[in-house]
Amino acid sequence: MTQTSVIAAHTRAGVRTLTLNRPDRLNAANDELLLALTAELRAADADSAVRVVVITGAGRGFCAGQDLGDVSGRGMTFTEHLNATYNPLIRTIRGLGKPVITAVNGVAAGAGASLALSGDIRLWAQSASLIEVFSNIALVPDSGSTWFLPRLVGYHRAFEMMALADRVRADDALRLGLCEQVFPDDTFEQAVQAYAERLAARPANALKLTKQALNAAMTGTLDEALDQEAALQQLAGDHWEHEEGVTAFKEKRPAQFVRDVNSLDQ
Ligand code: LHQ
Repeated sequence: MTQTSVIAAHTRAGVRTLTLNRPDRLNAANDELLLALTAELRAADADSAVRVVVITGAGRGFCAGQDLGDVSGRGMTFTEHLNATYNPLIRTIRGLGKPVITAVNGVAAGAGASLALSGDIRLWAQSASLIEVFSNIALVPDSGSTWFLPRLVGYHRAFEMMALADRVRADDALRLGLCEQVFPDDTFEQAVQAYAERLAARPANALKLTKQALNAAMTGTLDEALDQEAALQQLAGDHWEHEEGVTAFKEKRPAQFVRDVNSLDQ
């Protein structure tokens, strides 16, 4: 377990869990938290013992967005602040070569909602909720919300959520596609760990390339996606994981994609 004042972190069974740790502020983000989280994510990407990253929150909140009582970013313009803190964080999550699970344990508001949406897999506790709260303080959605949300719910519902700042609860979030699974509050942590371990047993190289292909396809044409798939399939097909998958199929046994927890790159 490592611990900065704002992020608690531990690795178990190939799963690196990063916990936003400002519970008395519902894990509202200050610059220290944003920079520390980004640094932890980059370190996890470089650590071959880590196969999956989980981002969650301590206490009853996931992340209440920008800490409105912390003016540390205010020596900068809003644009400079976003470019120095939130945007590198979201880009790091989307570019990470490993699956990122956002484990939304409680309220996710403002940039915290964007963070909740930015994971490759979004797991929610039953009492979690999401609020595109920006318009309450007369700001525009940032940290990727304008990109993520309309792709999930369509333009009109996204605009309604952003304009009215209504709270979306877990059952509606599941129905709308804002999360993949909802788990009971009292077993949330264990359920997230079990889900993450299941993901960690999948072929890491293939998932890395799949994430790359899907990310590119989200903004490209079908022609570009077909070209990209053909190129990435070569990388996947040349990797030992592919041979293991095919051999396991022929031998009628489960594939073993974790060779050595300390080395993903062999
Ligand atoms: C907070 C916060 C918070 C500080 C709860 N800050 N203390 C990017 C770049 C540059 C500038 C601006 O913005 C951005 C992006 C953004 O994220 S803008 C959006 C900023 N976030 C908000 O406006 C959310 C403000 N919070 C709320 O609306 C509510 O707290 C929510 C709906 C999240 C939760 O409501 P409740 O469950 O009723 O909790 P609460 O309001 O009682 O909050 C608990 C404590 O947490 C409380 O402190 P206290 O000392 O009274 O117990 C709050 O003041 C504190 N807190 N959010 N963002």
